[in-house]
Amino acid sequence: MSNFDRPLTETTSICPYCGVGCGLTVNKETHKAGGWKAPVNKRGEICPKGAAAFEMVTDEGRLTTPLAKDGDSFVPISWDDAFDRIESEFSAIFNEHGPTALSFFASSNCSNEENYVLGKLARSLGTNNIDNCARLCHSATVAAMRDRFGTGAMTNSLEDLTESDVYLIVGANPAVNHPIIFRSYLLPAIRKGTKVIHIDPRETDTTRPATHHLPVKPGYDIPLLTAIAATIVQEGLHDTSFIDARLHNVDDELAWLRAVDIDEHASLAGVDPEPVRSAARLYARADRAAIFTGMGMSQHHCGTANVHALLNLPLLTGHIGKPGTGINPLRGQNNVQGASDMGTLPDTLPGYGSVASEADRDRLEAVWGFEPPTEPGLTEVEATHAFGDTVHGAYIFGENPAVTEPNASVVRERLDSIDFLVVHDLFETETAAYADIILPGSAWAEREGTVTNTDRQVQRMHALTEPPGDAKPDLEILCELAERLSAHSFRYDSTEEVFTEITEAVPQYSGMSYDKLATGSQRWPIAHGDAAGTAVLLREQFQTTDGKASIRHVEHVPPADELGEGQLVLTTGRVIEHFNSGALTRRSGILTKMRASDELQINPVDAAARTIKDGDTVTVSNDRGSVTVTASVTPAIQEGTVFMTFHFADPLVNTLTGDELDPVAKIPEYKHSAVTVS
Ligand SMILES: Nc1nc2c(c(=O)[nH]1)N[C@H]1C(S)=C(S)[C@@H](COP(=O)(O)OP(=O)(O)OC[C@H]3O[C@@H](n4cnc5c(=O)[nH]c(N)nc54)[C@H](O)[C@@H]3O)O[C@H]1N2
Ligand SMILES: Nc1nc2c(c(=O)[nH]1)N[C@H]1C(S)=C(S)[C@@H](COP(=O)(O)OP(=O)(O)OC[C@H]3O[C@@H](n4cnc5c(=O)[nH]c(N)nc54)[C@H](O)[C@@H]3O)O[C@H]1N2
Ligand code: SF4
Ligand SMILES: [Mo]
Repeated sequence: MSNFDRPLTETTSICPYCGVGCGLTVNKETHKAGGWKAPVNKRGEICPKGAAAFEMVTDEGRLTTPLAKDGDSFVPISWDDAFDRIESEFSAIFNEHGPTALSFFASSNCSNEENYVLGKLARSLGTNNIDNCARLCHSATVAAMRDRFGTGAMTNSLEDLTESDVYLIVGANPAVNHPIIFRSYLLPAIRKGTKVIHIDPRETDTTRPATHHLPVKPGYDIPLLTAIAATIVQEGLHDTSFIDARLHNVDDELAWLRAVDIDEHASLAGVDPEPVRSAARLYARADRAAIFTGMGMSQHHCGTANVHALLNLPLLTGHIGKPGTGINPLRGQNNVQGASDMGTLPDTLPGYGSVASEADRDRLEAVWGFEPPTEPGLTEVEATHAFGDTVHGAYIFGENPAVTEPNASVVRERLDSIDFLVVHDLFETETAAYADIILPGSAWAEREGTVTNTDRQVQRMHALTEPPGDAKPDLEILCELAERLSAHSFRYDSTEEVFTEITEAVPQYSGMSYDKLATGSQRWPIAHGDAAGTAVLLREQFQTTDGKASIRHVEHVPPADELGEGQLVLTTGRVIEHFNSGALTRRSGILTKMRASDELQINPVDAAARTIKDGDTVTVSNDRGSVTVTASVTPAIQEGTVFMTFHFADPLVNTLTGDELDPVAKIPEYKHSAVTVS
């Protein structure tokens, strides 16, 4: 029973969890979260995590005062003392080692305004060492899409995607991870006849309505996608008029695809060739076909190459730039799109300018009054791995890398070895355990500001209550920090004032109005006179220098971990009840009642070979670490592969994952680790 005694208004806000961006409100009597007729969940529908969202606000474990490390424990300190300490330690590090000895982690769980201010602060200090966990997520997708199309966002709106004839869903599980998109947009279309092709090593709830399931071996998407592209070309299903009008010369690439041995490529990917051909025909012949892509594609040390192989399909078939037709990365947290739009990335400025471009830096200087630094900073995994080495001070805002970064034993050693660490969170998380100072921030229902969902809709959050105890709104904390640390002015009188500056600094947000967003949404980019924004991108041309795109010859990249004798491939992902590190959902009574612990999905054949029965306790191990977990024996997972989530600190699955990074996007390999199961 909650003894919640803060004032509570029944205004509306946005769900703090996934990138769908559903509207939530909280009942004043029961304190239960529910939906409202919001821009995304138009009938007020929500999923179990949305329903549990107010529990984190009232949780008794909330941080209510700043804390300082004192020996092996933490003691409460005043805000003044906390800021004094941060100011003196960060200044000392800055003076001794220069600005790049500091590193800032922004938060995809927090607002555009908060991310914008933190990014501006890092740059005003002279470092581009700022990143957000889009790095661990869709960085590979965005890198490939920006390279080929000039933009990395969903090319379509959820609304127009209900008009597709075919959904090709690759390495994503929207039934579980984007439940309201699946239930309220995709399923109604599927019931009316839209066909589904699902490429995933596992059978999931997303597979259920599929006519084609291609159970690819983890890490082998490139040969599979190439087999699909080759089928399209070899059967003459490519769209020559689209290719002539909108692509660079494709003669060499078509010759390569004509020579591809489809059977060989399908069998390398572990899939029968006939369903591959049939899926290729279904996708290519559709009038309107949309691709959805997720972590199964991006979270590999060849994530960018995976996505390049995928992008060949819409380009060969002309399935891009029309309603119901395009390529759509399903984004992770409620503001991962926005955090990246705000430029909390080490090589990217607000609005996707490059730190290396003088013109882009000048554009920001005109708004900021100072020029951002030119050297790209460290990405997240690079940064934690440099803790205690070249990075001496870090500020981690709304992330829990001790649980979520790969090769967790190394990450924890590094967290332990950094000179000075500030963690700004809602709870004493596994990462906060390593902090010198912990700052108590505000939860979703305690903030004003905007967030940007997966289909580029900017929406407003509203404070339903105030933060507990001495905890403060996140934006207030970040502004005070900036005023203390930076020589430049960070005085903002309101959240709206920050948003207004964002509309000047981020071209995609130009023309938006904080007032219009009150309970509505505006989708970027806003064209003049179209206040709702642009639903379908890339209609006439690509956002490249000459407006054209190219087919890319992509070769298979072998997984980083080689399989030893008797080893299985561990791939990781999510369940509907829990969210990322589980920092919030593991505390929820509603959600832990639904699922209290993790399990290892293992195929009956692999289980029998190891005399493992359903419900047995098993050990999963490799050179990096070892965890103990309950076995769930199920044919939903293919032979040779096992699956766990990363939502639990115990068992900590990321002690098993490797930190080999994709060379372009620097995303780690979460979806393929060699393990021994016994
Ligand atoms: N319930 C819930 N919802 C969430 C989250 C959550 O933690 N819980 N997190 C949010 C975040 S941050 C994100 S990024 C999104 C992620 O949403 P998704 O992209 O759907 O994420 P995952 O479940 O990690 O992976 C998707 C699928 O990839 C498959 N897969 C694994 N390896 C491979 C491979 O090599 N190739 C292919 N083709 N598929 C593979 C897995 O079996 C899995 O079903 O979800 C968001 N929504
Ligand atoms: N093995 C494996 N590992 C993975 C993945 C995988 O598929 N497999 N997926 C990766 C992906 S896609 C992602 S995005 C990352 C996620 O990695 P993280 O971002 O580290 O995970 P979260 O649990 O979302 O951490 C959010 C933190 O922010 C805090 N927080 C939430 N809301 C607020 C707020 O309003 N204010 C403040 N101040 N704090 C807040 C929470 O308490 C929590 O500690 O994990 C990655 N790790
Ligand atoms: S689908 Fe996502 S945004 Fe909607 S209620 Fe569930 S967790 Fe929240
Ligand atoms: Mo993510």
